[in-house]
Amino acid sequence: MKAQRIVSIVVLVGLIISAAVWYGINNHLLPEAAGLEAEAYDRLFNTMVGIAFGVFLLIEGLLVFAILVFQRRPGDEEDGPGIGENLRLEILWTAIPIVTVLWLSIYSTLVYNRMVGKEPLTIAHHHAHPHTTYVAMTEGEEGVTEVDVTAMQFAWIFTYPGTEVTSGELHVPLGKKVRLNMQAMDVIHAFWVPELRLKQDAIPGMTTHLEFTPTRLGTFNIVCTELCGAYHGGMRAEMVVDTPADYQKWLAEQAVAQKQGKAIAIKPGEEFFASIPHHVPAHIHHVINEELVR
Ligand SMILES: [Cu+2]
Repeated sequence: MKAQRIVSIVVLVGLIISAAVWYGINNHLLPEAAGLEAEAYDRLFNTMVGIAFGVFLLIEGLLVFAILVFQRRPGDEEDGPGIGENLRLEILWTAIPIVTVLWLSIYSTLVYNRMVGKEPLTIAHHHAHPHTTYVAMTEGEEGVTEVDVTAMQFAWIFTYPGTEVTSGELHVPLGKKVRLNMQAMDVIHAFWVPELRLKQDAIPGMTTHLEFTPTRLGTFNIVCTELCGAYHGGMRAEMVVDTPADYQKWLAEQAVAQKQGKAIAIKPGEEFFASIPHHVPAHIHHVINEELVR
């Protein structure tokens, strides 16, 4: 009888673990990836979803089991058995979550560090020796496309160092490493492209970084993912992944257009204005406009 019970518990636990692994691999909760770094993120995400699904099955299963098996029998007016503490069980159910959560937090930190590049967070105004940190980092690597990102209520502005190009649309070359240097003009915003899996805060008074390598051509949404004010929901822009040749062409066209004073950067601004309600105060439109033309 006892051996039979152990066998059924082992079988049940095996089934739960298999279901957890299966759901971890086949959950399809994330959009199709468009960046090299997404792979590490997806593995972390799927691991977490798998563990969560396993825990869900275990806890809900025990709950349903208890409801069905330990019902009051008709005519039974007795109290239930008095159950005291069980130290061994308590140690076990404290230790398992601690180990799991600690392991997941270390794993998450490793993935996060990989995404923000070598330097996670740099305080821009504290650069007493600018050559030691930030500059050294940018000069050391060949073929990294750098873009300065400015976040403000309620727009994203992208400038391309060394080209004088300013745009409301982020263009990046396929297969090349991109490094974003982000700043905020007013409040905290956050840069998010779901297909890249990346999220990074843009913080006033600080430069934050994000690195990625686009692996898929196309246009992707950039979403502000930090509640930043009344029109936070309209703070969107687009990221266009071009072939390296198209990217160079785009840069050249932008440079020419901006020299002639026809800032193409205005275009996404206009779309943005069309998308926000009429009652947005006019001065906000002006601020955004001036920033785009500047
Ligand atoms: Cu924002």
